[in-house]
Amino acid sequence: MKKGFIIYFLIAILPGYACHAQENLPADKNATRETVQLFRNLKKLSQKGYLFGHQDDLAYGVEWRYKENRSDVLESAGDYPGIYGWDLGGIEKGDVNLDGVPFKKMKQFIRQGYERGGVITISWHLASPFGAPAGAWDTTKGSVASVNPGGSNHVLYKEWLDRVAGFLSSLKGSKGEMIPVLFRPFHEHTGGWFWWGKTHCTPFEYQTLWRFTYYYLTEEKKLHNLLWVYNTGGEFNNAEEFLERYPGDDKCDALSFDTYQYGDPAKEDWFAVQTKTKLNIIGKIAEEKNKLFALAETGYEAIPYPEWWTKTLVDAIGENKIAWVLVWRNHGLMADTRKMHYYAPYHGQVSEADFRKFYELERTFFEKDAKKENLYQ
Ligand code: BMA
Repeated sequence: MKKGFIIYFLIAILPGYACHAQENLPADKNATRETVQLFRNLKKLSQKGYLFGHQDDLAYGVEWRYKENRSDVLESAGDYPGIYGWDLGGIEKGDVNLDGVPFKKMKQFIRQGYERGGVITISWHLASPFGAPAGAWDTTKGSVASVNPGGSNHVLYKEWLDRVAGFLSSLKGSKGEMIPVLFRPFHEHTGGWFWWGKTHCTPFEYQTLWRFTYYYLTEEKKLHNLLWVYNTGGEFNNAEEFLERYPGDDKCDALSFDTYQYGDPAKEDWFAVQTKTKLNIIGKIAEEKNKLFALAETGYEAIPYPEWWTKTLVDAIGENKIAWVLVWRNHGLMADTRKMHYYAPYHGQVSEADFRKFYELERTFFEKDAKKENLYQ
């Protein structure tokens, strides 16, 4: 208990103000060479354009699962994504993630994307610490306090982090180097749908959760291949609101938010207008703090508007110098709702032609363009 309290004091109450970002370095002063270079190169890249990303891209798509080298993005745009999103939800207890992707396969896919010159980002829809069946979507108040140092689930949480660390430390390139990861834990925290959301914990509790996680993975577990991505939902209207739960410049490398298209973009432009406005807010903060910034999750479910890519998404990003934009997963038909759930086109999908136009734009970087940038050197 005493040791727990001292750690708690050091990591949570005394914020560090080391400003590595000012020297163009990531928050972790022991970050590996490839990780430092990725941070710097993404900043350079963002002056010219942004990586296009897709969640679970190599694992499955609309009407296929686990087929060597397949990718809906490849089959529609003619190239793999420049950034690959994966999710560790489920690693707390098992070998398969919450959407059915075995971690063994995920590791191989991560390596394939990295070896081809792509970038990896990882989120974590982790279980409820109280074991509630809703998992990440359980909203029991006090969950965050319970996993923080001194809390009733703190030991359990450390066991989960050990499993996360086991996975992240096993990601290695062909020369044995650690594969850098843009790690985006406790995402969309300005909403109320996850147990770490705004309505279920105080800003201080959230910051403590982040700072402890950072401390445990970088210091105790010695993971130096992570760039830390702070991520909100769209529930902010100014810098102050965006930064309300920010854990500090010494614990973050990138600023981002998630937002999805609803309704009919041919008739209403709220998505493009609001996304651009919010990216403007984040972009200014990122510039001041010398951090990366991104549209970490977006998309239009089943993309019924054929010109969504060049008409809506391009407009939504505007002149903002984001480093990446990522669309969510191509599950296909959902068994429960009987609805199609996918965010990137597949071959034959109505927005395919427009997606190719999007691919051809100077500012969009898919995998071939990413490779030319030599992002790890
Ligand atoms: C949501 C949906 C869910 C999925 C979750 C985590 O947006 O795609 O089906 O389980 O993300 O990936």
